[in-house]
Amino acid sequence: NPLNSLDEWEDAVLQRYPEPGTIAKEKTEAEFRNYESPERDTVKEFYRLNHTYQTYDFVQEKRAAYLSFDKKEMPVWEAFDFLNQLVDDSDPDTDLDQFQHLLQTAEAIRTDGHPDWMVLVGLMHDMGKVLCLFGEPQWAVVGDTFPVGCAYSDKIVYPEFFHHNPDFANPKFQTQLGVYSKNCGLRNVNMSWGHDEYVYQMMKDHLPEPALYMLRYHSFYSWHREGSYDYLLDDHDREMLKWVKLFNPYDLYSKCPVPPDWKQLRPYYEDLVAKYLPRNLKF
Ligand code: INS
Repeated sequence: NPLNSLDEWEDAVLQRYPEPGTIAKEKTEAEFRNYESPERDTVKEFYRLNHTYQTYDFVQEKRAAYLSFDKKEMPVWEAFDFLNQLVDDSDPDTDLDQFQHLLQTAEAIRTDGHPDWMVLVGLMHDMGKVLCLFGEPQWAVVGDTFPVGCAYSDKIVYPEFFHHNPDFANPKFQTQLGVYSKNCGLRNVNMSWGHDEYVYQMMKDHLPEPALYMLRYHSFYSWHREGSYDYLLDDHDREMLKWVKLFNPYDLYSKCPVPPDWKQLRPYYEDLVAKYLPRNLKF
């Protein structure tokens, strides 16, 4: 079982946090995630919609609609083709297509010698964006995520847009804990609906726990980057945070404009996918 090698890898891997600046090629690290004057003019409008419409009830509705995975079945490679029709409006840093971003992330992880399941996380982490192709608007799929049903952190990008969210006017959702109990653990917290939760649920029987945290929380920047929401975490979340942080620079700073050479990489990735995932994925 490939998952058994996890213990062996753990120490070795965690010593290898990338040196700042080694991954960023075209931009300096500080130039990524610029929301003040984003290079792409879709970004601010994206967050206006996202923060206005992602309510607690909306999240329940989408969980019920999508987490039964009864919409479609297709081989992973076909799903990448499907995904590639999308340009992410929320992302200030990339104009590359989705598959190229996924390959760049995976390749940066592989170059640094991390375990193969983490390379697979790189390859799969945005697969949940296929939700857009089932007719979901981008504000319900991409962008940073945040807990719903409790007060918003002011460390979330464009927090001012939450004033338009109906939950903002509902006192039961606006205390620090809202509908949750103290230190209940992130697994008991509903995040704004999007590609992270969806891909996590899609992959949860196939990858080790650290990989699942990377998938499920990679867009939860106000937690993994800003340290907000400590009162919702349990010890397991705190333990897993290092893995989410390990993954982040590969996702963020590998966004450089030079596309990887797929022809040459293909045999490696075909074997990797076959090692961990079933022939067809369910959506
Ligand atoms: C990006 C993009 C990513 C997501 C990030 C977000 O705009 O949508 O897929 O992980 O959190 O900032």
